Amino acid sequence: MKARKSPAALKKTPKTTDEIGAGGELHQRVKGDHPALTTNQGTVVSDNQNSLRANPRGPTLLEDFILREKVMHFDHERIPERIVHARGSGAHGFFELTKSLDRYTTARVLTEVGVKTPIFTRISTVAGGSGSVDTPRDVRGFAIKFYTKEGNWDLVGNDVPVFFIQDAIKFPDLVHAVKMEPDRGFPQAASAHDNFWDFISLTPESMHMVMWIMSDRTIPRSLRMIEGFGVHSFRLIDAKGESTFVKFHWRPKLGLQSTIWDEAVKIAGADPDFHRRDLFEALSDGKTVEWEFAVQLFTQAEADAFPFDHLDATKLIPEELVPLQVIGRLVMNRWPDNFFAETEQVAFCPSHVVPGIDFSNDPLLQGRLFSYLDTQLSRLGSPNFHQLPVNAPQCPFANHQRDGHMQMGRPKGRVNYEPSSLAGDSPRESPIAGFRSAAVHEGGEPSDTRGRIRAESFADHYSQARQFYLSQTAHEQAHLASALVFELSKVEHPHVREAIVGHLRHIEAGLAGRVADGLGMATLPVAPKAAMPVQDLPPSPALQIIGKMKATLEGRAVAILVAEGSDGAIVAALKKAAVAAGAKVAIVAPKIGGATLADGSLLPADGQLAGTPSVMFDAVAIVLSAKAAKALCQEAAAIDFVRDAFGHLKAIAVDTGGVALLRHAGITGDAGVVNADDAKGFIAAAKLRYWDREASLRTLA
Ligand code: HDE
Repeated sequence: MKARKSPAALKKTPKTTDEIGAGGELHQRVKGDHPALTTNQGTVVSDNQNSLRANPRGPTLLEDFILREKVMHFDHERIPERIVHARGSGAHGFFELTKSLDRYTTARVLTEVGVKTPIFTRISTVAGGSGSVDTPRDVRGFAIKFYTKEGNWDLVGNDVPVFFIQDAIKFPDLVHAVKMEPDRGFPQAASAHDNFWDFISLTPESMHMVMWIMSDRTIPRSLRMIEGFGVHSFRLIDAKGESTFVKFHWRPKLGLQSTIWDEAVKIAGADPDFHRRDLFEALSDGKTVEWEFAVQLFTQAEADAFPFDHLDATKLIPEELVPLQVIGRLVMNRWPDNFFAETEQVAFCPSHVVPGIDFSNDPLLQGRLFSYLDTQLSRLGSPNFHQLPVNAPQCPFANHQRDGHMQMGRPKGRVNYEPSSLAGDSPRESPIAGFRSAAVHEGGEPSDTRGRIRAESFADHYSQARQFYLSQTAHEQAHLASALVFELSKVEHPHVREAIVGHLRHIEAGLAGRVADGLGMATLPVAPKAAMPVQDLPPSPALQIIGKMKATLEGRAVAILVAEGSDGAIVAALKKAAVAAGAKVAIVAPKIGGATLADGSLLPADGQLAGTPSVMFDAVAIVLSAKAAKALCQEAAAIDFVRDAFGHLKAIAVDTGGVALLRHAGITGDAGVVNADDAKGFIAAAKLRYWDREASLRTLA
């Protein structure tokens, strides 16, 4: 074989990419004002294509410090992913207070109306690894870092208001049970397996959370359409040191919306990054994403009268009992510049609070106060993780902590201790302005003794689960029951399936019957002994999703399927109307190059039919010539396109060609199938989902 020329010789006479190695000549062709490529020590690199060799076909030399530095850095690019919530998407933005809570707290972030506090938010799935898909059935983490004038406040919540367990000591067991099984290394990002349901079947306190995770809340349409909850009770502290309990809520401006299970499964294949892409594209398009921030405030006396213990994270406080007060808004407006530096390295800790905000005695929260700081050490590798730009407070901060791995600061002066008298400018404590814990008496009753005890007031595991189920619409109840049938059908051990159905008997007899029937059980399993009688709490419509969906195309996506010979006027009218209504519109065609319309013009496509299924949209229009429709009747992707849109209860607009495709796919039509000539009618239809259609399409439990 002919030896290649030396790099120096090639630089002088670049001829073919083969001769110079991939990239060399191409680089030179790129226009722009490029800075010189250097090593991490600033030495300018002359050749980034070829390593240093003893002769053109000889061994690589150890002397090549440029190669060694580059590969060493690459070899260490990964840090441990989060043990839970590994897959997440982050964004910058601000929080603006609209109503002061100065009656309750001294925290300036909650008292200074109109002030915009910078924030970084990360929304995540829980169970999957960092490379897992965006749409498994899973809770979404909803973590916000407020860079306030008084220090960082991290509100690290979820998109459902309750949790699986009452005590932090159970968290490692819960997470081990839901993650992939240790002997086989699967399933990834899925709770539908024996270990999870085995643990749950033996943990009655999880039953309320089971209702939430089996509802469509855990298969959201978009990260922009989920609620957020601080979950635990916190305290606000006023200037006198008096405290009021508070629960935090986020409510999406776009309303709540979920997918249905079949849709979520297909989206996972069509676009594993569905949620991340949706958020990225919305922010890149200059849109903002907004939530209302609301609080529930209550006193100790009010808490004592609740029919549950608010310190128990498996319970929520119904809005009907303590109304939500909207006090501000959260706006996401900027995707991070760099995913790793910001979204991956951001370190949230529930223990990061500011003066005026304090913790409750919720034993789950208390455990979290320890855990998050601890995990940052193994993930980020240094107690100086707070110095990373995404984690650093945006207010002055100073103390006598020093040194450690990756110390970036250069604290000046002689004094690094306190008390001291040698320096007039060393940081000192501030008794008045500094953080003070709520002055609450923790003595308990004289008979109370120290011990590993679960309070009796935490013993009601079924009443709120029952309230949740009975608060849902009939469609949502059917989805919840079907989700249980799906998950439990993946469980190999019959006794685990039976144990879960036993718990359901305490929640609602009809639900237990539906699930038992769906699992093919001949008789209803025995219900376990309940620690206390189940209460009949009033239904709370605020727990629904369908009731909180907004009839809007804002934040939604519409596809128009075209092919050779489509009617351009119809397509243009539909597109114009959908864009005006706030939708993102994509033209989908059999070929990515687009389609020549009936008038001879070329309509470019945004997506190719086989790679852009209808699961990626909220409504679709099918505009086809008779000839193209005939051809597409032989095309599985086209038939799936309309069948899935119909099966996922979406509006479909059709012209005569579209009707032919629908007929071929066996779709007869209903109120959600409208004429493509009528753009206005399509927009009205596209804002809704056709829940009644479902009964004719699939067997729900
Ligand atoms: Fe977490 N959780 N958690 N968690 N959690 C973590 O912290 C933990 C819990 C939540 O986007 C970890 O930095 C314990 C409830 C979110 O970076 C870890 C307990 C709620 C995120 C940890 C809980 C959450 C985490 C993993 C039981 C809702 C992602 C990496 C006492 C209110 C934050 C990390 C982000 C992350 C521990 C329970 C929400 C291991 C011990 C309840 C949103 O520290």
